[in-house]
Amino acid sequence: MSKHTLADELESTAEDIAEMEVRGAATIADAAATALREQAETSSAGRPEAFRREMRAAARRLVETRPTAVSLPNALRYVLGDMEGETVDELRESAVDSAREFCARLERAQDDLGRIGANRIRDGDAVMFHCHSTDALSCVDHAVNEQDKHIEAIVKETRPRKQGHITARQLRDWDVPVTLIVDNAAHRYLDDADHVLVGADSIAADGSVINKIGTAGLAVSARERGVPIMVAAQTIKLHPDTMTGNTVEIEYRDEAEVVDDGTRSDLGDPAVQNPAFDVTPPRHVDAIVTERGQFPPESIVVLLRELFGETTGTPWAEDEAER
Ligand code: RUB
Repeated sequence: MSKHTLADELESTAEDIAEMEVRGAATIADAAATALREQAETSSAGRPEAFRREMRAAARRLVETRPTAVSLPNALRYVLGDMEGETVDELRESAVDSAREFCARLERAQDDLGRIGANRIRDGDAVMFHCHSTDALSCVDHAVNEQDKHIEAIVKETRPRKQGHITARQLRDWDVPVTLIVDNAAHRYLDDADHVLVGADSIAADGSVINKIGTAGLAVSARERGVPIMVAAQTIKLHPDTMTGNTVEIEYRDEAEVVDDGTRSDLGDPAVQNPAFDVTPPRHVDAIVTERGQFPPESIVVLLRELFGETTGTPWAEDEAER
């Protein structure tokens, strides 16, 4: 049991992220910052150091939920890194303000990158989507609803969790005609596509894009077919630890997402693997669209260094007394 009192809201957000009730890198970041705000608001810690420890424990609970989307630790860094004050009330106010500011910036960044990404889409284009990305859809939102362009969508189902259905539903709400395809049909339907548009969970210093499993294969096919692949990712998706040689951890999820127990046993109980994400090398990506403009993937390191510096900390790490 935790030595610290974690708010019920924080515990329930952590469970929702782990169970994918809350999913997608930007949404996870927003939920995590909000949960830290709720923790700060409801904390009954009497002394500043106890409050700080509680906030660190809360951040550790959140960071352990899913390993791949760097927007999660980046959100926690933003809120905890800026927390200052001599008294509990000052610390609380500072954490609440940072969390609110973080969420507001997240929303603005998505809107700004959407406006930039929309400029890449021409009237009449067909766009292929993989998974569900709110950053990618922001580009469509601006293209369709603000720039009045007509586009058509080819939406990959995205096994095993079928996030393509979420994308299809959103596009229908904007009256974008959707063709839903199984993942295996992507190569065939690239003949009909003018762009591939995806999001990102993390972007490494060398411009590699870590996104939903299947993105890398789609990018190879798109290259072969000459279809440009655009990645919509606000800068909170840049992974600062990759500057210092660390790699991005790929999450492996429950094997039951791939095959149910009965079928598995019927098949002779084969080994099953369920990686949730893969790595698309920079040479297969045409542009990374952020709220700071669009970049060739190889130059993203400049932005990473400007925004995060050379090293990053883990402000949620336990101190001596906590171990
Ligand atoms: C979601 C996924 C999305 C990115 C970007 O994976 O890979 O493409 O998170 O999404 P999961 P957004 O469903 O496993 O969380 O642009 O909304 O941040």
